[in-house]
Formats: sequence, structure tokens, C-alpha cells
Amino acid sequence: MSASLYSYYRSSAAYRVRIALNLKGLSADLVPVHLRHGEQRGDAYRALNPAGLVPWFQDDRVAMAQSLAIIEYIEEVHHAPALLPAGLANRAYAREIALTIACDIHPIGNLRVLDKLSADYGATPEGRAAWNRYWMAAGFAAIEARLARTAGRFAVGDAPTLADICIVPQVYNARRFGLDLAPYPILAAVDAAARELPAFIAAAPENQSDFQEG
Ligand SMILES: N[C@@H](CCC(=O)N[C@@H](CS)C(=O)NCC(=O)O)C(=O)O
Repeated sequence: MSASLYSYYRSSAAYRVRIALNLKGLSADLVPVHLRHGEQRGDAYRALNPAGLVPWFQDDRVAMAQSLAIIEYIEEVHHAPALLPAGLANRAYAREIALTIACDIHPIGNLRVLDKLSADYGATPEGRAAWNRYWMAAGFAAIEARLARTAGRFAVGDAPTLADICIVPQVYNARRFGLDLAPYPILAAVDAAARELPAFIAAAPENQSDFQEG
């Protein structure tokens, strides 16, 4: 499979897809899209993805956006190792955790939302960070309660799943915005365990070709 992933080193949605590809042992050409420079809003990129967001993934069959849909596609094409756990309930819980992050937490902390808060409502850099911390804390409290019932070494049992794929990038964001993780000890433990795995290490922002300090 020849594949390309349009990515930005600290895009948490692109980070999810990078982890999934690595867990499957797949490679894709990474095409950097510099979000801070606004490349995602340029005509060239919008011709690919009219939504103006990363990630964008393409191979010989699909050309598509939305990290979770991309991961589900990859899962359907390459079954092993499975990114969902065994057992109907556990698969539902892994999806629940993933969607809490992808639907309830991530979109309201996105760059374009923070930029709108600054442009139209005068949010300062500290105000933007406080906004992000507030919504992450709300979502993490719900996830911590779920993890109390599902976690083993990882979020749902003892193998990494879609839940961990979403948790690690979001906890990366939480650290970046200075959220205290002490109230979420299971989340912190699961994140730490996943970040020891080669697939997660290779996908980390600091290990991307477009990584920049600061
Ligand atoms: N729901 C989408 C979210 C994509 C998204 O919001 N990507 C962010 C980076 S994590 C982005 O491109 N932001 C650019 C901007 O806000 O201008 C997904 O899961 O792929």
C-alpha cells in the first residue's frame, strides 16, 4: 500500500493516525502542513481537504479526512493487530473513550476555535490556555471514571486500543496547556504505559520531521 498522511507534528488528530499506522506496522509518506503558518487554509491544501484541517489520508483506494474514520478504514483493511479489544462491552467502552476525546474535548480546544476566541472575544494566551484546561478537565473526569472500570495496563485491558490512541495525544495537549493531571491517576498511568511502546514513541510530536521547539 502506498499511502500519504498530511500531518502536523503536534496535531493530536494526526498523532492518532500516526499511532494507528505504527501499531499496524504500516508506513505512509508524511506530508507536513504547517498549522501555525495557516497552510491548512491555503488553496492548495483546501483543494485536497475543503475542511482545512489535518489529518488528510490517501492511498490507492481512499482520499479522506477525520482521524477516527481513517483509523477505522485502516482497521478494516488490516485486521491485525486489532485496535479494538475483545468483547462487545469492551469494544463499546474503547469507542466511548475515543469519542469523549474526539467529540467532546478536542474540537473546542482546536486552533481555529482558540483563534476565534482571541479575535472576537479578546481571549489572551492565558485565557486560551484556561479555556482548554477547563474543557479537558471536564472530559478527563468522565474518562477517569470509565477507566476505573476498564483499565488494565492500558485503557481497556492489557493491550493498546483505539482508546489509548486517542488518550495519548490528548494528554500531550493537556501537558502543553498546563493541566494538572493529579486528579486523573489512572489516565496518567495508562498514558505513561502507552508512551513506552515503540509505535507511540515513533508517532510522538518530537519525533516528527516537522517538529519545532516551543
Ligand atoms: N475531527 C477531526 C479534527 C481535525 C482537526 O481539528 N485538526 C486540527 C489539528 S488537531 C487542525 O487541523 N486544526 C487547524 C485549525 O484549527 O486551523 C479529526 O479527528 O480528524
